[in-house]
Amino acid sequence: MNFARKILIMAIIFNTLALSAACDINTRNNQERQTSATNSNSLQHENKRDLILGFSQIGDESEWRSANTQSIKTAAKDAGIELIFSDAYQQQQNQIDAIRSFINQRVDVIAFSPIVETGWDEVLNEAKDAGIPVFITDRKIQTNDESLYVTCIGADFEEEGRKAGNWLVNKLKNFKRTINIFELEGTSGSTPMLGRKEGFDQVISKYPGLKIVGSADGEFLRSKGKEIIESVLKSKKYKIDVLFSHNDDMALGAIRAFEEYGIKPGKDVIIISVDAVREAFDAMIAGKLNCTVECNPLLGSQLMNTIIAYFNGIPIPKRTIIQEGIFTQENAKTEISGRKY
Ligand code: GYE
Repeated sequence: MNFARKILIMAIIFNTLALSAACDINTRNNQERQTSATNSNSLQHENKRDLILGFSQIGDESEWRSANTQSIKTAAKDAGIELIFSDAYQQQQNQIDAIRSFINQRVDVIAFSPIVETGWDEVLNEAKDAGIPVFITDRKIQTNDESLYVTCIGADFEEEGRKAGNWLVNKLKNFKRTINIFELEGTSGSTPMLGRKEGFDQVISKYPGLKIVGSADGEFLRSKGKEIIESVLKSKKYKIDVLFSHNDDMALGAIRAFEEYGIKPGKDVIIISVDAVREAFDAMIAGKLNCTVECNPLLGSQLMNTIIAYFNGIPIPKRTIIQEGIFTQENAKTEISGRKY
């Protein structure tokens, strides 16, 4: 055998050995991957304690939101669900990024409170492709594909707006002159903003003497509520007889602005808001806020129970509506001690 032939044979033997060693390693890796996948599957499904929930919260814009966040964190802990909590600081893109990161982390379930209604289909399709169920809470989304989420748990915001409108009509009784209403709106394009506006309009549009003279987006923020009312008062464009604020925080900011301009809130101007947080009760007792429509932020345990029911194969309704009341200066004192947020 000549030298060149010897080299060729040695090269063939070496390659064959190397190839079979590589095959061995691959088989081992595949087996390991399969075993760990089986382990994690059994971890996920044997016991509800092992559920991992990724929750994307809107931010911390109001007292309502703080109570909602607390409720979700406490309820997850009580249910033995591991919570990965993400704060979006009022940015939809941050919520989309958080949902993507939950998908990459392979959580068992995703829940979120959508800041606005539109723009979710793409990321929710990604969750669907990854086989991760999505639960919507508080606000709603607009989509043509209902299979993108399991259920939506929250309030009927239109009904809240109607309650505010009906309370006003009742309060004014047979008013003779035109009543100027200013509307402090919540985050533009969000379900509570759209619903509360629509519901309120449905009622007051039946009365030609009730006129919405102005409105502005206060983003549910106390600081914005104050700023907006300050600038209306400064401009002296019109007198405000009634303020309808889409949440208590903006109403509380507006109360400060009216007081700074020597206008008595609750007397010179009728103020109606939504949420019924503790500070709104203080303001009603002080005679500065006339009425607040309840919107319950304590949605945590209902969300966790629904998630657990889903993983136990129980059919879940597509929509769950929370029942709520209305509070006024007349009953604020007796009701405040029973308030949980
Ligand atoms: O009314 C407001 C909060 O989505 C119902 O968001 C919630 C609203 C609530 O910032 O205070």
